[in-house]
Amino acid sequence: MQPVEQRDEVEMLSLMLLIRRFEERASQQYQAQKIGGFCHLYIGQEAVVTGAVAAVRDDDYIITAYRDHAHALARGTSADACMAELFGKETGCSRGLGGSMHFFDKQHHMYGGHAIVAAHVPLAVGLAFAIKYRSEDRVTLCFFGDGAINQGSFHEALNLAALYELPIVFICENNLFAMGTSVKRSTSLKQIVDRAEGYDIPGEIVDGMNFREVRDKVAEVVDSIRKEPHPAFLEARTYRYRGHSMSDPASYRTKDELEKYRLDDPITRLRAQLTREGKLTNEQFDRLDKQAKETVLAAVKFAEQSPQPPLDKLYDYTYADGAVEAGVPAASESRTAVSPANSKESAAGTAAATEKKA
Ligand SMILES: Cc1ncc(C[n+]2csc(CCOP(=O)(O)OP(=O)(O)O)c2C)c(N)n1
Ligand SMILES: [Mg+2]
Repeated sequence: MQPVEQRDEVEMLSLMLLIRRFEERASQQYQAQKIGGFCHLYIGQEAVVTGAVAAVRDDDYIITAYRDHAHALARGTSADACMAELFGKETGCSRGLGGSMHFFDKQHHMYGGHAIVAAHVPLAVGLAFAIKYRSEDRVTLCFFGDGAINQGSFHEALNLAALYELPIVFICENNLFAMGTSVKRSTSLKQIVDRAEGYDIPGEIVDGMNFREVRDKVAEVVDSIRKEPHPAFLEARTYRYRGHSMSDPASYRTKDELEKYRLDDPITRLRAQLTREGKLTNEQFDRLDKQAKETVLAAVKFAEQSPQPPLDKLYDYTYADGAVEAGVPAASESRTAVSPANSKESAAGTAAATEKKA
């Protein structure tokens, strides 16, 4: 099934190139000590977020873990703002205070960038709850790694999403490893997608190295969710070419395994598909690649020339402006408790949900 508003595939290929070149340059700048802290690269996994984003609207929500550069770029955060964030500069998408693991861009509905494994999954459910509470037809895309699926917060989140029938797609980016631990050693499941079944959430496996397959599957699921809100689960099988983070030599896997996945590169694959169909020439591809490299080089320059955040801002933004002190409700916040029973969906929705589960 094709998505209703299918984005141009050549444009999406150039987005994948931008992500790849951005991260290669970030790696180089990290080694040159221009970037501090942790830094996790997404190289090899580009088709997952690009395919997913190609299938949704700009006002849908996305949220992910710490391997987040690609998710921000895919959402439309500029390479300048992303690189400046890596450099810890004030012009960064999180004002230089978040760094690699905490990209955030409210304007583009990219709600992070979260460092604690699976901690963002309940937040994603909150975003989906807000959509349903406000009777909107948006969808939340929640990305996470294979390492997240055994965390308690993950189970709590899936349970609530299923009970409340929330509009959310859980997208597991199964790159076969959580740090240096193979998924075979960490997870007692035949396949990750089986996790969803336990919560009565429909789940499917997609080839995460194939842009078209990811896009079409996400489009199909999102189309169904917009008609009638419900959670869905996709296990995208993918691979990261680099180590877990910059300091990991990835000695826990073989060269042969890496080589096998490199031959299945998502960029090469989409390029080949488009070339075969006469939609892309080699010259065009080279031009797109050159453009991506230039954009990234300009971003490095922008980041270098940007100011550091002022010291007196160090403790700003920890809480929202005007946030109440712990335990003291703000006068304007006398809202009733938020539960499906008094949401716009009405108690009937809850009853139906309960019935479905009974
Ligand atoms: C609650 C928690 N435990 C441990 C860590 C340390 N840690 C950081 S990344 C990671 C592995 C996560 O792997 P996965 O979810 O598969 O994501 P990937 O790195 O493969 O994208 C761990 C254990 C953490 N950040 N949070
Ligand atoms: Mg993983």
